Amino acid sequence: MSGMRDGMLTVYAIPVSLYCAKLRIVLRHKDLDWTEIPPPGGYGSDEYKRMVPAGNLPALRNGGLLIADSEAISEYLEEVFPNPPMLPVDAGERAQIRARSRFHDTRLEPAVRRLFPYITAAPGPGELAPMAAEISTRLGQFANVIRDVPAGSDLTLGDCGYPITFLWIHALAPLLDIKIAWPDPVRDWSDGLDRHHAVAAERASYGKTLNDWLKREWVGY
Ligand SMILES: N[C@@H](CCC(=O)N[C@@H](CS)C(=O)NCC(=O)O)C(=O)O
Repeated sequence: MSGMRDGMLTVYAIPVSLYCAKLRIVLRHKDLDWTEIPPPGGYGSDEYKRMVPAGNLPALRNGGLLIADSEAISEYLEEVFPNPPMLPVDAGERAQIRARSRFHDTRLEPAVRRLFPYITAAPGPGELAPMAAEISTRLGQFANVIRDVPAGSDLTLGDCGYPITFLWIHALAPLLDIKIAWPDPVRDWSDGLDRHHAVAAERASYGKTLNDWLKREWVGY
């Protein structure tokens, strides 16, 4: 399939971006070479918005093609570099995997992202408890999403957002002093992901980036 490749894959990313890490798991699993560079003009710049109108990261350039959104990029990579496959053959099963990915992008991760402002500013009394409860609710729902998925299954496009968002939850819970309920099936499924080199490698390198970033940004209160 390399004939479908126009040029070097370039990823616009910043190190701490969660969706860039999600994309790197796909790139690593497909054993692709890529170059990672910061968005031209910087994160949120007009220069970058001339390329990607909303200014979101990651974006991928392949020759003359530019695609933004981790989901669209991952599906493109799956089509152009189909081995190893990260979507099943059956259309119904593919739809289930896509739904699993959307659950991450539209349900779990936005609930975690709501905590980000409190890394640099103290919350009001009791302000974080409903946010922590929402994350626990989403993790409980996710246990049902994966109820028929054996831990240690083949890695799919539907899985790649979770390991990094889980790292964020584990890092923020003690810092913000919030309690998160982790269903055992979610823990087991998450541990099973580490049998994939792409996940273990990204978790190791991103975990270090995240901890260094939190050391710099965390205001302490
Ligand atoms: N659904 C998008 C979300 C990407 C996203 O939110 N990226 C963050 C960085 S982790 C960002 O660019 N935020 C700024 C913005 O969206 O304007 C994707 O999957 O790529």
